[in-house]
Amino acid sequence: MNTRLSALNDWVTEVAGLTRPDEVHWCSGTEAEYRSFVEQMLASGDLIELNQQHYPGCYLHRSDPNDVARVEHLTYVCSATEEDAGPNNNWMAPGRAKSMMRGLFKDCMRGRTLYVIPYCMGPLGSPYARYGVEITDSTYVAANMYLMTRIGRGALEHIEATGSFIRGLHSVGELDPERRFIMHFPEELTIMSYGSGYGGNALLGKKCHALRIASFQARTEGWLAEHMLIVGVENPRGETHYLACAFPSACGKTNLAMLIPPESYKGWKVWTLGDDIAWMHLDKDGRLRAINPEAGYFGVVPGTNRKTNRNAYETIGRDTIFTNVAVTADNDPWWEDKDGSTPVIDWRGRPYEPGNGPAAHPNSRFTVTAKNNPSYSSLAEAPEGVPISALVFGGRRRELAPLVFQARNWPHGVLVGAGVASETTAAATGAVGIVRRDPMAMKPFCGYNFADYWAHWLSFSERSRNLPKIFHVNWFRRDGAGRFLWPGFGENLRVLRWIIDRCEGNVGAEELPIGYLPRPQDIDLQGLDVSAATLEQLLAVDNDQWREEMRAIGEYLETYGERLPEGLRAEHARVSAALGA
Ligand code: GTP
Ligand code: SPV
Ligand code: MN
Repeated sequence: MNTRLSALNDWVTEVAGLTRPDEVHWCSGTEAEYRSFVEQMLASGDLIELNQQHYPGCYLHRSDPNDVARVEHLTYVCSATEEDAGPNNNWMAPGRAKSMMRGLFKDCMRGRTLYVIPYCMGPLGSPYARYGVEITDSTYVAANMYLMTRIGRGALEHIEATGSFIRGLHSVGELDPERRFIMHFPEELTIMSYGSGYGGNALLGKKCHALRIASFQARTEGWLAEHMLIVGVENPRGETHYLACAFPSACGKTNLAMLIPPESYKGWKVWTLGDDIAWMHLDKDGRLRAINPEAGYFGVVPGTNRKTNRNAYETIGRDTIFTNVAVTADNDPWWEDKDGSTPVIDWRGRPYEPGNGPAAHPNSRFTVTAKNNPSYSSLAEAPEGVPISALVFGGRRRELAPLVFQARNWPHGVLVGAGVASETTAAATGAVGIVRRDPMAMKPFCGYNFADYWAHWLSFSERSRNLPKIFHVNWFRRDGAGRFLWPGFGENLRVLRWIIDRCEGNVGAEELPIGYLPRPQDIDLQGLDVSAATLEQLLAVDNDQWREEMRAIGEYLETYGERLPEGLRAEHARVSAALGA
């Protein structure tokens, strides 16, 4: 009995009866407790100590080689009806799913410790914060939850005061990909995850709660739970604009959120509020305000270096758990494009052989508290969040999508978001580099029917005249030889600057059927080795290709049938007609 809340005690007792752990541990959330998790994992071999002179407080975890990414084909939204989950989700009847999961969970914690982790998503006590309890039999998950969320006493007190919390039950099980399921029961505010220890499958506060369950709650309650970074851009006059940007997994959110301004941008500062998830509410003035429900980063390691992302590089120099990176002769963590050093042991613990593929897994990750970030915003924990000037959608497109364009208005912006497509990445199992529709970067994360989700998005323009402007960016356009046309990373600030100037009405644009595009002179290239011809290629819009794209988007939207909102269909027809289709 560790809480006065009987609903929570009863649930823990019931789960312990089903799973039969040797011990039950209620997490206090103290640093000493985190230390004890680390010591325990060092003893069991779940963690390996890295070079403590070079990387103080840093450890390496090697996962099961079959458990390195999210498993979208094994992730289900078990709403009462299949239509409520929508064609965008896998669905199973809740009764069947629960009995199947109970079968898997039966006796699965024998010989293990059951951790009860009360957690808070969002600044403790914020009117927008939400609470949950994760039960897990993984010390690694408990340690990661400590870094990624606000766990322990404070969260438990809020849960006790309100009596309500999301229930998340997790076990690593046998780590057998054939016995692995991530189940969501949105109407019951319940998550059940079995058979994986990997981030998005196992840290239930993140994708499962803060996106799938929260998006479902947000719809009924009139707010938005989105797969978006939140960044503040401060100009030399000290004025700050906040942007929330939705890019699919491994498409540049963490990097944009921690951007270092180019040399020539004297006096500009960039502040990180969040790198993966934004919860946004309309305030009394009709502005959209965002909080980051998370307290840490679970970020892609490969590609992180002093040049691409100095803030991230410094952030992960201490007190970080690395998962599935390689190791150097000095026992430092190693990954592709880190620096000049060389790996000696690969992510699976084998002597490094180039013939075995990358030394670090392409989806190797760091877990670290947001407080380590040199660009952590002073408003990152503001209970009321920050006002958003612009929403930005994006994807990884080797062709078609220009560097940046602006939607004409809110309904057009919703169409732009709904039409997002992107090349798949190593963040989920399956083929990499295949273009697929990923509306609002939420394909794997929306906890209900996309048609209803788009209707919800559209409804905001009836509730406010003060909404953010909507944009689309593509950092990943390539030339004929397959090279990126745009240098990306810090240089992306040049594009954010145009976006902010558009919000302020300070810069012109060319109006095309797909939206407003910068004229070449509107993008500042000072100090940048990008030729006028390259910029022209980056901003090129091919009408034939776009007619075909709009046709494909229309076909995709129609797969949602009668539930597709008329407003979106009308917007699609308008843009198609403007393109001459
Ligand atoms: P999730 O954590 O999976 O949601 O990913 P994310 O959206 O935060 O992506 P992240 O910033 O970690 O970047 C993923 C990969 O894209 C890394 O290998 C980066 O180096 C690369 N990347 C990020 N930004 C850019 C960019 O502007 N240009 C190019 N070419 N690559 C980039
Ligand atoms: C993503 O895949 O979008 C991530 C990593 O942010 S995970 O938490 O595993 O989902
Ligand atoms: Mn993500």
